[in-house]
Amino acid sequence: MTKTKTPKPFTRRAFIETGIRGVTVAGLSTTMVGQWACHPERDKRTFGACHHDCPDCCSWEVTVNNDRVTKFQASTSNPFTAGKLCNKMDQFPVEVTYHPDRIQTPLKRIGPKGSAEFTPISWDQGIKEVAEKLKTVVADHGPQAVLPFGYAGTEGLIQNNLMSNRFFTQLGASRLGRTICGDAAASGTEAVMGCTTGILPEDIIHARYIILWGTNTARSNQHLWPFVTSARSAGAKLVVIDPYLSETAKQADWHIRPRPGTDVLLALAMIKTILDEGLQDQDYIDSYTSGIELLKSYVRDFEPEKISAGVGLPPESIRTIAREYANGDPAVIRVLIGMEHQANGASAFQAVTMLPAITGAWRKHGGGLLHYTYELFGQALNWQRLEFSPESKNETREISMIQIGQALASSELDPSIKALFVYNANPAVTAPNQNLVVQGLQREDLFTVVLEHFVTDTARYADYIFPATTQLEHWDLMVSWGQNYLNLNEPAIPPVGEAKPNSEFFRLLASAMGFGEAYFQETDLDLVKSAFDSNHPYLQGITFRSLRKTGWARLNLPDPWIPFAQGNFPTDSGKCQLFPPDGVTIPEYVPVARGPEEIAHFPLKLMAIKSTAHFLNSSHANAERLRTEEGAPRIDINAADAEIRQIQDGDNVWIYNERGELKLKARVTDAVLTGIVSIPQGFWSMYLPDQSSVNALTTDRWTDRGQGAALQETWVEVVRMS
Ligand SMILES: Nc1nc2c(c(=O)[nH]1)N[C@H]1C(S)=C(S)[C@@H](COP(=O)(O)OP(=O)(O)OC[C@H]3O[C@@H](n4cnc5c(=O)[nH]c(N)nc54)[C@H](O)[C@@H]3O)O[C@H]1N2
Ligand SMILES: Nc1nc2c(c(=O)[nH]1)N[C@H]1C(S)=C(S)[C@@H](COP(=O)(O)OP(=O)(O)OC[C@H]3O[C@@H](n4cnc5c(=O)[nH]c(N)nc54)[C@H](O)[C@@H]3O)O[C@H]1N2
Ligand code: SF4
Ligand SMILES: [Mo]
Repeated sequence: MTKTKTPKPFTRRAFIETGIRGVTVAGLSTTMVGQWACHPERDKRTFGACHHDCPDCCSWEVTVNNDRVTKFQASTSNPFTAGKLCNKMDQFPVEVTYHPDRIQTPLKRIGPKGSAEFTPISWDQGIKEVAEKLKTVVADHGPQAVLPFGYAGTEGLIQNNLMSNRFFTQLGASRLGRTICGDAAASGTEAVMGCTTGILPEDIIHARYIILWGTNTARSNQHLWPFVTSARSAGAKLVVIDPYLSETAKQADWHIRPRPGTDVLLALAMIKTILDEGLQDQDYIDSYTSGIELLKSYVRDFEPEKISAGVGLPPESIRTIAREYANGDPAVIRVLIGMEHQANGASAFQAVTMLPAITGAWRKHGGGLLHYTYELFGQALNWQRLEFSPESKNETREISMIQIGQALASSELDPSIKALFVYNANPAVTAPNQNLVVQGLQREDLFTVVLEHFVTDTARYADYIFPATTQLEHWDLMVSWGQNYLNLNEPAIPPVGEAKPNSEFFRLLASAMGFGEAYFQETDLDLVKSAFDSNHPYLQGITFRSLRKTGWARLNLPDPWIPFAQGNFPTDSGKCQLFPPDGVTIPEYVPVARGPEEIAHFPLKLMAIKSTAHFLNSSHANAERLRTEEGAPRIDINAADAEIRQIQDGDNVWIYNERGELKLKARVTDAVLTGIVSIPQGFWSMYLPDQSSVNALTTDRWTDRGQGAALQETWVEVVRMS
């Protein structure tokens, strides 16, 4: 069994302290505690789960009295959540739902764009005016001049993009290419396995050789960490492959530090070593894979000696990791997103995904690759019903969210974007090439509507802001990309102020636009229930009614889950593809060409990574407690690079490139290798002295495949400020 932490019981003292913190931090009323104490019989308990774009999708329980949350705690019964929410979410009611800065009514802009000067208006007025403007935009420029920009601020099936998708499809608006996270990774993995689902996260306890490859588990996937720890207690070795000394890397038995973006070379050299030294599982290869001969000849060029300089690792280390991995019994590789934000991101995932097939690691429980889990929910639920959207009346175009700055600023797009609807996203912080994004948002002729909880860096540019409900106030069904528990999210309290779910905003707007179709009438509850209309065995025994009683349920998966012990890969041939059937999409390392001037001007590679301990992307970066605990962002620079620039720890430095600039304090550290600097992602520009954050520097170029964001293909110079 697993050795997850036993949760502490919720004591009266802890409860009172929660109340006190509420009063001082965010104005949770004292009467809330009093009411709870006086009328315990009126307490109502509901179940829910975290909405964040986080692999853990934690289950929680909310106690409510007189429509106020009195207790908010992690599920103690769900073995993956194991009684613990992360530090970002454990005070969610006070730091988000009841926060005094929360937007409580629709707002209309009264100052210049970006001034964040708004006046409250009614929903009726807001919807009417937005509909009128939208009709004008469509009449003058066509529906493709309208662009939705929604991402994964909530991952709930209903509030993520369901009604909005119906609405914009009906309208014929431009489509958003939603590929900033995970698509390049998925395209690499799918090219080999035909899917992205490998082993189940909890089964990592059975592994005895664990490679966390480009993932910061201890921070970004905290609920997997106890399972890794259990495996280590049972003797597993933990290897972390990451150029950065992450929180996870600090705890590894072996931290391997390739140059950023060179993992494809490392993986191919490992494959070559394994094949040269006869460490492969030939029977597995012969039975369940295709393309081995082509792969063998392809990896001929990837001798460890040949790639050593590029990867920045001694050939012997490469051979050692290959040998140890091949002999792992069983060995598992955990990948998530980290490697994908590089120019050759998809190729890296493709090459790494071949390893468990070559060594036959798939044969044993806990061996293989651990990547996503969302496909399991896709199979289990009535996805088709949920994804239902009206037939598009017109063929429409796709605008990449990664290049939203270019799209907004472009004079060449025809029609140019005239109306932008932002929900579940904060692109002014999270999209690359930030100055271009902000320049676009500042356009006087761009009509911008934002659905939000707070006036974010993006929302401040809105013409209208509508108050969105939080996860405590709406229905949803939560699937996960990092584990295999389905959660029902039941509203615990009525909407705060005049907040409405995203779905309701789009229903109201559809009605104001004269869209009378029945699919705009379905309620959130109808939609949640309809997802259960499925006979799939994974859903056996799990119903809407059962989930109302338990909150969560483990998908009914075969036990033990050893998906590819006998092949059966969901590719066309049923085989694991060690060489792509098209002969073209091979895993390649193609460095981005840079001219001598560019190299001279911007010699340092920037890693703009989510290394903060207190934010979830840009969410919570406005919460005072978390912002204070996180402290100001710093740039990590290696001692050698600092020395030639006469930079000392704590100095103020100027970081710049062709896209933007930042002024931060330097941290001279071995967390980064020579030639690399790192700045954490997530901070809101409005809290930083220059009014811009790290994405002011990042590139908006795509990855090799999957149209992912090659964010880390960014080069800068750093100069000490006098
Ligand atoms: N606390 C916290 N948790 C989060 C998030 C958050 O913002 N904060 N965000 C959530 C989201 S949206 C996502 S997608 C996941 C992401 O979770 P992860 O996949 O863990 O991804 P990242 O944190 O982006 O990057 C992980 C590591 O990849 C490393 N890395 C960067 N480039 C390379 C490379 O070329 N090769 C190798 N080997 N490693 C490289 C980085 O240094 C970093 O330490 O986390 C989720 N969880
Ligand atoms: N430099 C750099 N940039 C990155 C990354 C990186 O590693 N480095 N990571 C990238 C990745 S992996 C990702 S996933 C993206 C994430 O980028 P975003 O999806 O923009 O993520 P957040 O910053 O969390 O913004 C989500 C917003 O949704 C809002 N929200 C939450 N729930 C609801 C709701 O129910 N309704 C409405 N209307 N709003 C809601 C929150 O208040 C928050 O402001 O960032 C990407 N950007
Ligand atoms: S952000 Fe992730 S770890 Fe934190 S509570 Fe939500 S799902 Fe759990
Ligand atoms: Mo992400």
